[in-house]
Amino acid sequence: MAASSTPMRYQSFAMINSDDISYFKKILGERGVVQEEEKLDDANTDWMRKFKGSSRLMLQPKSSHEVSQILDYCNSRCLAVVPQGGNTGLVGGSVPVFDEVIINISSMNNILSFDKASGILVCEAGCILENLNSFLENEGYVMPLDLGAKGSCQIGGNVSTNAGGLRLIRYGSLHGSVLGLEVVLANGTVLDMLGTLRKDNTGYDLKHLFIGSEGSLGIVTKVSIHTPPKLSSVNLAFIACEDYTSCQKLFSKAKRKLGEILSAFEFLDTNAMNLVLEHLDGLRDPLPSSKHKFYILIETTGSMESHDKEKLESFLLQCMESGLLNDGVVAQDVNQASSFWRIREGISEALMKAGAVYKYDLSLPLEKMYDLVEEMRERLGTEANVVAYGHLGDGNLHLNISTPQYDDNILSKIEPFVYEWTSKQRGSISAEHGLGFMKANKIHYSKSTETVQLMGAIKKLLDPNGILNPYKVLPTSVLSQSGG
Ligand code: FAD
Ligand code: 2HG
Ligand code: ZN
Repeated sequence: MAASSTPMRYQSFAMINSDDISYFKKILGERGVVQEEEKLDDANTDWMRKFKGSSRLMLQPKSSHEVSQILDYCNSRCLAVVPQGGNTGLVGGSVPVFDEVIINISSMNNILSFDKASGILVCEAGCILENLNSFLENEGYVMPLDLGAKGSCQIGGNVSTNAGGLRLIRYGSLHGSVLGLEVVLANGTVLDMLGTLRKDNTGYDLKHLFIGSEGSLGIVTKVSIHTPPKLSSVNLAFIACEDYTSCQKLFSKAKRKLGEILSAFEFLDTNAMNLVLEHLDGLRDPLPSSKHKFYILIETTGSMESHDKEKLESFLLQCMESGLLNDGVVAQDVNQASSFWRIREGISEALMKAGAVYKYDLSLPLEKMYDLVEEMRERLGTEANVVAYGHLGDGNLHLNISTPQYDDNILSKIEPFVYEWTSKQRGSISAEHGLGFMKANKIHYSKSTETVQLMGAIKKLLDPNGILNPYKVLPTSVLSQSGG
C-alpha cells in the first residue's frame, strides 16, 4: 500500500496471540482457521493488487453462530477484523490495512429457500452471484443484479457494497430488491431482520443501514432477495455514435421508445474499446468497418420475441435515419451477445493488464459526464491513457486513468481535481463501488459534515470499539472519535 496514504495502526487494537488461535480452533476446528502463507497472501491482497495488508489469520466460519462467537470474542479482546466475501471490491475495503483478522464468508454458501410463486430467495451471504443466478435460471427466475465479477463476488459482498451493475436501470438498486438480512453485530448479537415481505412498515427499516455499509457496521450472514422472472426474449445491440451528445439523446429516446423492455444501456469510449481489443484474447470489434468515438450496448428483455425484436430494430433504424447513431449490429444468437458483453465486462481486466490504473467511479449529471473526461485528457496530455465507460443509463461514469506504472506526479494532477470537479456538480465520488480504504477520507466531497457526524455516531453505537473494518468508509478523524 502507498505509504503516503497509510494511517497509523490504532493503538487500542490488541495483537493476535496463541491463546486467540487456540480459542478460534476450538470453535471453528482446524479447517476454519487459516494460517498458511499462500492463502493469507491472496486474502491480504485486493483484486487490483493495489492494497495489501499483513494479517496473519483468516477465519472461515460455517454458520451465523460461528460468526457470532468470533465477533463476541474479538470485541472483548479488541481485535480488529475485516469481513471478506469474494475479494473483488475495487476500493481496498475487503483486505486488511494492517494485521486485522480476516473473516471470510465463503464457507456460508447454502441456498436456504426459494418461493417459486413470489420469486423470493433466501440464502447465506457467501453464495457466489453467478451460482445464485444459475440456480434461479433453472427455476425460471434471474438475480436482479449482474456484474463483471459475478463468477467470484458473493451476495453478502454485493449487499455490503450496494453493488449496482449492468441491470440497475431495469431492476433498481439492492435497497429495493433486498427484502431482509441477518446481520451479526460487533458484539456478536445476531440481528434477525430476515423478512420475506414486500411490504413491512413496522418502525425503522434497519436493514438499509447495512446495505452499502461495507462491513463497517456488521457482518451480513443471510440475505432475502426478491428476484424477477427470467423472460424469454433478450436482444442486444452494439452500436456506435460519433459524439457524446448523440449518446445522451439516444438514451432519452431509448427510454421512451423501448420503455418497459429496456434492460441495459452501457457505454464505452474508443480508448476503452482499443484497450479491450489489445489486451483480451479472442475478442473482435463487432463494428470493424471503421473506428468510432463511442460504443453503446442496448439490451432489451421482454416476453414476446417478435414484438421485442421489431421494437428494437425499428428504434435503431429511426436513430440511424436521424443521424444519432453511425453503425450498429444486433446480436444474432447468445454466443454473439455474450461476446458483446465480454467487451464491456472485460474493461477492468484489460486495464489491469495495461499497467497501473487510477480508478474513479462517479455519479454525475448526464450532460456533464464526458466534460470531465475531456478536461482530464487535457490535463494529462500524453502522460496517460484516459479511459471512460460505465452505466450511462444510471449517470455512472467509470473514469479510469491508465499509465505504465504508478507515479505520484500524475496522481497529483488527477486528485483532488477529480473530486473537486465532481463535488461542484453535486455528484457522488462513489456511485457504486463504495469508499473502502481508498476514499474514506474523501467522503466530504459528497456528504455534509453533519451527515458524516451522524454516520460516526451510528458507527459508535453499533461498534463502540471500532473493530469492524477499521480505517475504511469514514474519515480517520471521525473513526478515531468513535472508538478506533
Ligand atoms: P468483497 O470484495 O470481499 O468485499 C467488499 C466490501 O464488502 C468490503 O468492505 C468487505 O469488508 C465487505 N463485505 C464483504 N462481504 C461481507 C459480508 N458478508 N458482510 C459484511 N461486509 C462484507 N461493482 C458494482 O457496483 N457494479 C459493477 O458493475 C461492478 N463490476 C465489477 C467488475 C469487476 C471485474 C470487478 C473486479 C468488480 C466489480 N464491482 C462492481 C465491484 C463490486 O463491489 C464487487 O464486485 C462486489 O459487489 C463485491 O463483492 P465481494 O463478495 O467480492 O466483496
Ligand atoms: C464495471 O461497471 C465495474 O465494469 C468496474 O463497476 C468499473 O473497473 C471499473 O472501474
Ligand atoms: Zn460499474
